[in-house]
Amino acid sequence: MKKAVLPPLTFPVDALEPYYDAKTVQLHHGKHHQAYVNGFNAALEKLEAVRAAGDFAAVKHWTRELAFHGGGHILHSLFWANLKPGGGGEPHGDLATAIASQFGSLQAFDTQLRAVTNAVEGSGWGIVAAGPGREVAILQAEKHQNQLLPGWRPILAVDVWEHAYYLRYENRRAEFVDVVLDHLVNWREVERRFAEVAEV
Ligand code: MN3
Repeated sequence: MKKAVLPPLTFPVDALEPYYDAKTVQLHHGKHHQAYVNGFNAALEKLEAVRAAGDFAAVKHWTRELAFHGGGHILHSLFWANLKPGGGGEPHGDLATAIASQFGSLQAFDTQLRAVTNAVEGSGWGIVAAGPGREVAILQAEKHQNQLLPGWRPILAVDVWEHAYYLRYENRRAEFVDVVLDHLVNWREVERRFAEVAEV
């Protein structure tokens, strides 16, 4: 595995104001996401070292660290790419067709996505994932790595760790989730990821 690098934001830190404040974006990207990049890279190094030393009992611990920090890095990278100034609206194209056929309507999907994301216990993510056969599922991840399904690829990730929203929204998680879906989500990027999955 290659070492991870913090991907730069594709917009200025204040570009998502007033919905997502610059201070939270700066801390969230520059400190929290960076910490997951660092943790992933440290776990990679440790894994290499314990394997070289023949200490295979230690592999379990460092594999867990790798999954936690690597999951954090990957989901945050998705999250930033999922956001844009002037976002919101609805999915279009093949993704919209797949959603409507499985969930009954885009409205029903939207209602479920908000409810499932708000209901994450503790720190985690609301996730839209694409699976084999162009299926779409709404999942939850606890922490960054628990409850995800092998073979199902996240195409939209909404961060509901408290660090994602507490400075601006305090305990009002649902308000943050509404703001992300109403004003910030970049459905064109989600559609692009869905198309990539479908081509496999
Ligand atoms: Mn976060």
